[in-house]
Amino acid sequence: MKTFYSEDHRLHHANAELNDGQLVPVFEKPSRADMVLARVEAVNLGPVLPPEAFGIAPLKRVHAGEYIDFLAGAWAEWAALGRTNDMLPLAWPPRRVQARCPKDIDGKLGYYSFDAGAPLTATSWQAIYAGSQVALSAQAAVAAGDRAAFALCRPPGHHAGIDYMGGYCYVNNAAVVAQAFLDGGMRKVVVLDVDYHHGNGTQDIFYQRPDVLFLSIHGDPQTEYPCYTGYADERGEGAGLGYNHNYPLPVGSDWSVWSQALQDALRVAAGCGAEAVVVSLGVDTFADDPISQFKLRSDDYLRMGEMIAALGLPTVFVMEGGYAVEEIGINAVNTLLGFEQ
Ligand code: SP5
Ligand code: ZN
Repeated sequence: MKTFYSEDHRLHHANAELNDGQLVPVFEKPSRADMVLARVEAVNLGPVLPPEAFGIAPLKRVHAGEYIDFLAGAWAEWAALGRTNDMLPLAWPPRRVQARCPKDIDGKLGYYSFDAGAPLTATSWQAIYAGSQVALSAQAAVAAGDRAAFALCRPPGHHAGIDYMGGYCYVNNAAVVAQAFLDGGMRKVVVLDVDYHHGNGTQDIFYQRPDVLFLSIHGDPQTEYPCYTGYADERGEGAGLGYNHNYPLPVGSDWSVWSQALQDALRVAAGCGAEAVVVSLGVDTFADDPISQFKLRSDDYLRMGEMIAALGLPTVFVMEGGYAVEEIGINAVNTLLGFEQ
């Protein structure tokens, strides 16, 4: 299978994030993509290709235009104030507050985010944009007839909602891919999110729509980030009712538990008449992940890929989380190798 990749991911490398009450070096760092690329090459997965140019319009099909414009122009506003450190939000509108977007950049940062987990640097937008073009290039390859393609995106995307960033995510690459399939003429697409964390952004984007079935397997929100979404009773709304399926699993879940949720998700996917699958491929389900608490082993990703392949649908894999940097390449690429078996 083809891998799409851009060196521009390096342009997003923030300094610090909050963890256990302290600013610590970011977990979501450039070496993650380097390790995945090295593994793609080591196992000869297939050609590694640069992205083609699709522009910004496909991003605005799933995100609010004003939000994308904010991302693209945020650093300029920050720098104009003489600020040089990474941008981080520090205030959010709580319940009962009518959220109006202020002029102040600190206010805007809170308005367009749900946590302080998505820092912006001087060059982050270039990386974010390049990542979206990587995703669209993988989609185009599959739309043109490839059985599957791998979008080696960085930064990840599944926490980014219609008009907010958070959790290392800015543009929801998987949602952009799903929408691109629909805009290309498909009538139904599945997004299968196997990242440790609930794909709250993808859920937000498609919650009221029946044309994208969203399936997510993740740590139980009662104890795990992103804390407020991912419950099993979030089933979609209006025309989208029944097209959102969450599988919250307890801390410590291993393959025997995790694979049962996947089995059920795949049963739902197989019955919905979808014409393509987008996999939000996070490998932070790995036992040694530093910020997550499932117990998958490297070989389990081979089985995961094999099970997804059994759907028999055109598939785009979009890289999401995974912070055990030494093993991220093995685990992500094992999923792809399992798929190709
Ligand atoms: C794309 C993706 O995987 N985003 C994940 C963002 C997680 N952000 C906060 C996680 C907080 C977990 N706290 C763990 C404490 C370990 N010392
Ligand atoms: Zn994650």
